[in-house]
Amino acid sequence: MEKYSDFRSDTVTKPTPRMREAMAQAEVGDDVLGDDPTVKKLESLAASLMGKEAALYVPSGTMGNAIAIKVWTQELEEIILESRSHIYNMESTHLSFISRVLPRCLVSQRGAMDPDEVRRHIRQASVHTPRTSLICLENTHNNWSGAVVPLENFKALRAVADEYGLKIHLDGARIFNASLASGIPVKEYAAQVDSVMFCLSKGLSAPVGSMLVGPHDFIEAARRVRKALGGGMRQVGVLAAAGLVALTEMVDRLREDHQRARRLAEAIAPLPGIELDPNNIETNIIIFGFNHPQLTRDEFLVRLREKKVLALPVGTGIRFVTHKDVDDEDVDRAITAFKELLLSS
Ligand code: TLP
Repeated sequence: MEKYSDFRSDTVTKPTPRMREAMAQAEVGDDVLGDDPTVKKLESLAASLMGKEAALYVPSGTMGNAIAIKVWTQELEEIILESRSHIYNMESTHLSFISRVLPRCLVSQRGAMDPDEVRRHIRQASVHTPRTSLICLENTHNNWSGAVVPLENFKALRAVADEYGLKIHLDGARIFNASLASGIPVKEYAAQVDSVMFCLSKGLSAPVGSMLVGPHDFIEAARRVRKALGGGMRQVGVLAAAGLVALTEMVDRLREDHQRARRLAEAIAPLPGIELDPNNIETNIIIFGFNHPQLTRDEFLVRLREKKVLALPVGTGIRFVTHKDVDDEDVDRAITAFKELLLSS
């Protein structure tokens, strides 16, 4: 059977042969009892890469963000986040369902919230109002087409947070993509925030898992919340072993994904119906508007599928994501399919 060129997400990446070998050979123990040496190794590597005191291995990025917000906040509080953020839009209500805090969403410039606008929305507790306790950032910013949020913006928001005694959590699901695209080490972004969640299971290709990093006491509290959410896993070194390969061998390869995304964006941008500025494609995510005289967005996605090219609808647009398991031939196939469908309709 001919394979599909699957651009739906970098979450579709399969583990590498080196990961499968490492998984087979992993030394394991009961991680809930603190006995798994492979998990410990992964957690100490994650903490040191980000320049933080400690780390916790969690089953998913969503759980990592949910735990961080639960630990940093209390009921009767409000958190500030960006209006297109993954936490607000794509994580199935854990803000209200688990943390019971109020979200205050602010618009941004490609993911970078205006520090003055943030300052204006910070609230002190009163009989009428919640206290603002946390700011959440995202880098790269998924729904802003993988935009890299500038370090300068992090620094400005840190200054505001310090002025009012707020914490900052970073959804760094794709922080290594941000670092490679900007040339700024991940530690420098991490230094501006109190906690970071980053994913092993996206472009880095591990089958499962994300890391939460921060101060010792935060991670100790996070470990308790993880257990309460049912995320304590036993001989999970078999999965952590793949995470170690992800962090030690798979980071630099993300550059290829950025190059392919840019090539794809440049080739499709001039075609009829495509609303896209290829100069906005900084990393591995291409989100574009679709407005064609003969084809609806959904018809176009179906026709692409018939040509063995998969993409996802997002909002009223379409998302293509490049990753380890799409190569130059897949990109060529997608470009050919776009031309056949859009120039002939
Ligand atoms: N994003 C997924 C989907 O949920 C949309 C994807 O295909 O891009 N933060 C960011 C910025 C993310 O993009 C994602 C996953 C998460 C957190 C959640 O990670 P998981 O899927 O491990 O819970």
